[in-house]
Amino acid sequence: MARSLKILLLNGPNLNLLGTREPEIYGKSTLQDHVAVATQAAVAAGFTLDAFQSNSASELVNKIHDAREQYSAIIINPGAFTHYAWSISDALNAFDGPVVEVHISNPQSRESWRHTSVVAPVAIGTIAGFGQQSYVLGVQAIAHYLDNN
Ligand code: CA2
Repeated sequence: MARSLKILLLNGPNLNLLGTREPEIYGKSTLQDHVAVATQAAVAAGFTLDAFQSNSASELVNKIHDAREQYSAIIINPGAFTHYAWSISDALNAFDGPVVEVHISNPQSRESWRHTSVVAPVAIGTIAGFGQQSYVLGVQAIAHYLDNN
């Protein structure tokens, strides 16, 4: 399918450490591996995908601002910012296209402080708990949404 649509994949704090610790929760794949499978899924669906990771909320907010009119959709794993970073929530709310929240683990089955997401209210949906496949499902969810909206 030929599309000239671009997806922005954002990853938040500590996700650059994936593959080095806590493999029982986050698996053995690195962030680079996750970006690679997401890129493959995007290309298969006719999109291009750019990825950006930061440990800084302000850098993520600036990237979301810059995405306006540049990208059709945003997929974001906000890391721990998920649970309290209203600046990221507000920035995503100001983005025109669909936003999908993804998580490697399932925050709902973990500590109670992970049960709140300030990103979920501004996303079209959340995919959590499927490891690397969460990123692939996130891309497929965007493709399905853009085909039907
Ligand atoms: O499951 C997810 O994708 C999370 O967004 C991951 C975040 C966590 O705070 C969220 O509740 C759920 C944390 C990622 C930290 O990743 C690390 C990986 C290796 C070593 C240390 C941290």
